[in-house]
Amino acid sequence: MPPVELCLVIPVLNERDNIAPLVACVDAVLGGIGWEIIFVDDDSRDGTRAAIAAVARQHPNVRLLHRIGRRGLASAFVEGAQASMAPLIAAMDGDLQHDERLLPKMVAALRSGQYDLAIGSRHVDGGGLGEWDKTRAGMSDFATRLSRMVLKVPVSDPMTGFFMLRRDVFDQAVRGLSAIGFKILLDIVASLPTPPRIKELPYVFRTRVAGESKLDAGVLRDFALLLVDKMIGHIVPVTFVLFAVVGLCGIAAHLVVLLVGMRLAELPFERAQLLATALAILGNFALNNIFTFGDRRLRGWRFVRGLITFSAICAVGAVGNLGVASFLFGAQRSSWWFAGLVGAAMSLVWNYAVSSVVTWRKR
Ligand SMILES: Nc1nc2c(ncn2[C@@H]2O[C@H](COP(=O)(O)OP(=O)(O)O)[C@@H](O)[C@H]2O)c(=O)[nH]1
Ligand SMILES: [Mg+2]
Repeated sequence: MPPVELCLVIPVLNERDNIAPLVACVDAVLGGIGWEIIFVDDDSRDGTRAAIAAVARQHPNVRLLHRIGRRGLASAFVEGAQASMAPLIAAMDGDLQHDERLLPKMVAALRSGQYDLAIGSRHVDGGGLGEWDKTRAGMSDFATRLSRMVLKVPVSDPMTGFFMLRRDVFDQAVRGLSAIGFKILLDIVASLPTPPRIKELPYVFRTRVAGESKLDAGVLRDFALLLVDKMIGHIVPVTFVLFAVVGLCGIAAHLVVLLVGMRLAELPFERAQLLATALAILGNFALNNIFTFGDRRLRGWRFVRGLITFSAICAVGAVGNLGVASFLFGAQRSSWWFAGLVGAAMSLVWNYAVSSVVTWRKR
C-alpha cells in the first residue's frame, strides 16, 4: 500500500445504506493515491457504525471516530482531521451527494503547489445545486451573501462541505476556529491569517438516494452564531451577546406587562411590578434555553430545576445590582444613569457567568 497522502473526513449521522457504496466510489477514483477515510459518527442509531465496521474488514484504511452527546459537522471535521497525519485533508458528505470524481482533481491542484485549498463549487460554470427547490436555493444564496461579511477573499461557494486543503494550512487556522455548527469551510477561510489561494472546481450537487437530510432550524441558528463569533468572538463569547439580547427583550416585555397590568387589569404598582418580574424571568429563561444555550437545552424535569436555579441566580444578581448602583449613586455621587447602567451591567455579567456554569452546565 502506498503511504497515506490523503485523509477523507466524512461526518455521518444515520447513513447506514450509503457507507459501502461511498467507500466503493472513493476507492474507484483514487487509484494510485494513498488514501484513508475517517468516518466521524455522532452516535447514529441506524447501524451506521456496523456498516463502517463491515467495509473496514475489506479496507483497513477505513477508520471510525465515534462521538457521543455531540452534534455538528464543523467539530466533526476538525476532530477527524486531527486524528490523521496525512498531508492532505478533505471534507466530504457521507450521503453520496458530493461528486467523488472531483477528488483526483483536488489532489492535483494541491500537489501543484499553486493552491492552498481546493473546493467543490456549485456556483461556477459547470456546477449546480441539482434538484434543490427554490426555497432551499434561495436560503443558500442569502447565506452566501451574508458570509461575505467575514471573508477577506472571494469564494464562490463558501457554504460547500466538499473541499480539500494541505495540513499546514489547516494547522494555521485550527486555533482560531469557532467550530460551531455546519459551515466549516467558511470558518477555516475566515480564520486563516492570510487569504488562501483557492482552486474552485465545479460540481453538481447530487440527489440523495438513501437516508434523509439533517438540515433543520438548528443549522440556521448555528450559522448565525458562527457569523457573530467570527465578527466579535475575539472580544466577547457569542453566547454572552445572545444572553444580553435576550435580557434586552426581557426588559421590553417587562415594561409592557407593567403597563398592561396597571392600565388594563388595574393592579397596584407593586403587584404589577412583581408579575412583570416573574414573567420576565420566565421569559428570559425560556429564550436562553432555546437560543443562547440551545445546544444544552433543558427539558422536562431539568427545565423546572433550571428555572429554579436561574431565578435564584437572577435574585442574587439583582441584590448585587442594587448594592453597586446605590454605592455609586450615594457615596460616589455618580449620575443616576451611570449608577443604574453599571448596576445593570454587573448583574448581566453575573447572571451570564453563573447561569452558564450552573443552570446550563455542560454535561
Ligand atoms: N457527525 C455528524 N454528521 C452529520 C451531522 N449532521 C449531518 N451529518 C452528516 O453530514 C452530511 C451532510 O448532511 P445532510 O443532512 O445530508 O445535509 P444536506 O446535504 O445539506 O441536506 C451527511 O453525511 C450527514 O450524515 C452531525 O450532527 N454530526
Ligand atoms: Mg446531504
